[in-house]
Amino acid sequence: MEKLAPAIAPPPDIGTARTQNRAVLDWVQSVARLTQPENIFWCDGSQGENEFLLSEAERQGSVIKLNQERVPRSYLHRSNPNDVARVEQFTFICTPTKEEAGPTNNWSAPAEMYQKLHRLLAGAMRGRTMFVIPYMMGPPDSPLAKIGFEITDSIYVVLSMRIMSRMGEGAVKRLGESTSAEWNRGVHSLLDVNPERRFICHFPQDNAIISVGSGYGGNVLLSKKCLALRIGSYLARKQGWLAEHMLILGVESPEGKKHYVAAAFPSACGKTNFAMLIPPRHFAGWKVTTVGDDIAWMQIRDGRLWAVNPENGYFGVVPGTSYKSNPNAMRAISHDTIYTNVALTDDGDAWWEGKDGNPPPHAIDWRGDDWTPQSKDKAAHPNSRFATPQRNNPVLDSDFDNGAGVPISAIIFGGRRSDTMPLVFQAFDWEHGTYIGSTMASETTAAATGVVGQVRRDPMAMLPFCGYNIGDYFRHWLATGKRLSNPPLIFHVNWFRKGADGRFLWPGFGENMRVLKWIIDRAEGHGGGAETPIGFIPRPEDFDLDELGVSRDTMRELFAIKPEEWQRELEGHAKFFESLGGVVPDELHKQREKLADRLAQH
Ligand code: GTP
Ligand code: SPV
Ligand code: MN
Repeated sequence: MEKLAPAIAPPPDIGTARTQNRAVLDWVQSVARLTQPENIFWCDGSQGENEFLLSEAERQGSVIKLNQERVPRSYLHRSNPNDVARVEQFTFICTPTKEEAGPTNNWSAPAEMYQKLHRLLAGAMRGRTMFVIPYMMGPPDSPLAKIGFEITDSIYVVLSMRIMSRMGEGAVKRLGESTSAEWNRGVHSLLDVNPERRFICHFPQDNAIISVGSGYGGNVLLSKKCLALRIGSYLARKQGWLAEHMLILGVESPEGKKHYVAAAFPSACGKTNFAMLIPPRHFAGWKVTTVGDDIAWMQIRDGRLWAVNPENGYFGVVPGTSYKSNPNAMRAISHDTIYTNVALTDDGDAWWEGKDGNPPPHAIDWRGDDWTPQSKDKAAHPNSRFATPQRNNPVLDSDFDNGAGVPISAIIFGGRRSDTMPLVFQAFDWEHGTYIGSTMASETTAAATGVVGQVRRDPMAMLPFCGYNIGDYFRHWLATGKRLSNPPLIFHVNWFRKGADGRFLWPGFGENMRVLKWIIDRAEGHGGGAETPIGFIPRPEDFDLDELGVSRDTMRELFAIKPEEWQRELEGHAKFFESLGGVVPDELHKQREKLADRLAQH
């Protein structure tokens, strides 16, 4: 578990990479005055610094070095058992008015929240080292690239940020010495890792984030959900671009024709797996490559949407990852990886439920207790994660670092739905697609604390990540469509429909290539489809089933549009819009009425 570690004493040449930017220096001094650290460590992101910090973290017990023959340069971290996932109930958007945060966010007035947080932070770093992490989000030559500084008292955060962001010197250089430059101020302190003093707070108007009381990834790697999505979405609307919870993948045909696709699935619903998909044997010559696995920043150019991945690494779900389900991820995490909350085998390897081979006869579980296959608890936490550099990915797209971004041919929404939602359908147009995104739903997962398996509406997979009023977010989507002369087609997929026996109907993973292929065919304008009340679906002759081993009956079930399920779905949409209290744009209400009419006539 995250030890409330004492200050570290770096050798003279490490921890001294100060910026000359006055605004940053002043801010760091003011945070130091408040939190009273023993010393300040300025990170430069270098190899030497990383090695020093890894050895310190190991000495302090905040990471365990894994078997270096099995997983070279890789480590295990155990977070506090009370601190294993994002905490949506303690996540706040602090804007001058409650309306700006909107009906889907927890809100607090900035002054009040600053006061509360400053009380918690007063003296919080006494006896500890305060790390200052400069980082950049986005490829360096992207016009969307953003600079952030994260102050933290967790060495695990420093080690992880070096993987997840472009950390160090480059960010400092890019910011330069201008005191008026735009940069994000992030402050994180573990405090005493007490859930009662755990708050993840965003101040969009100040471009500031304060996170206290947690040591878990999504709450403390401020580059990710906090900056790239919550603050990012706020800036995106102001500046006319999109910050989305989407993977970005490239798909290339045997003839060398390439398309890029972005897909929004809620947390733990398959983004990383889809982004690293290996086409089945039947698709010889097709290649899928990863631009990003979690976040897309997209801007309009020449009437199209162009996407970059702001991140530099993957913070992915470990359980279920295997050479069978995701060989590319397995290769990526086989070295230079930080594992969080997986089990430790007796020979020093990482283990988790769903890994290839037999379970080990004995292991230490994610809490640090003895575990055997007879134990009733899981060895790895269901939300255990890997942090691995994107350069470890064997199918990293050649344009991952291209600041111009990649042109998006299709946008895919999707969720975890055991019923109602067919394997794939296509929206009639952008506005209908926006409606599909705005009403999408998914069963909750272990990625956030709370009940798992409950269907909830999660518009565009952004419910926990939209940093402003969701009604304005929908309006921003509608307005963006109007600015696109060559908009991506919009689809909805569901890998998780279940049969009467409670089992998944669709094999998923690599076989999702078949769905992707239909999507690409549609984008190229030669794929067939049948019009239904909910959108276009592939006809049997449009959808490649060779070498699949899924029966025609099962395929019919996967594509069934059942009137009673869709009546319930429609009511769900209406109830959701109602719950938003009048912020939903008229266009989307009209879309719902049109869907109701089409279903009634069907
Ligand atoms: P976050 O990192 O939380 O945003 O998650 P994610 O959306 O990247 O999800 P990820 O790809 O890590 O998958 C989450 C879980 O869904 C894992 O347990 C996967 O094994 C499982 N999963 C992913 N793709 C499929 C699929 O096509 N079919 C089925 N049945 N399960 C899948
Ligand atoms: C998610 O929950 O969507 C994640 C993991 O990608 S976290 O970094 O915790 O947000
Ligand atoms: Mn995610």
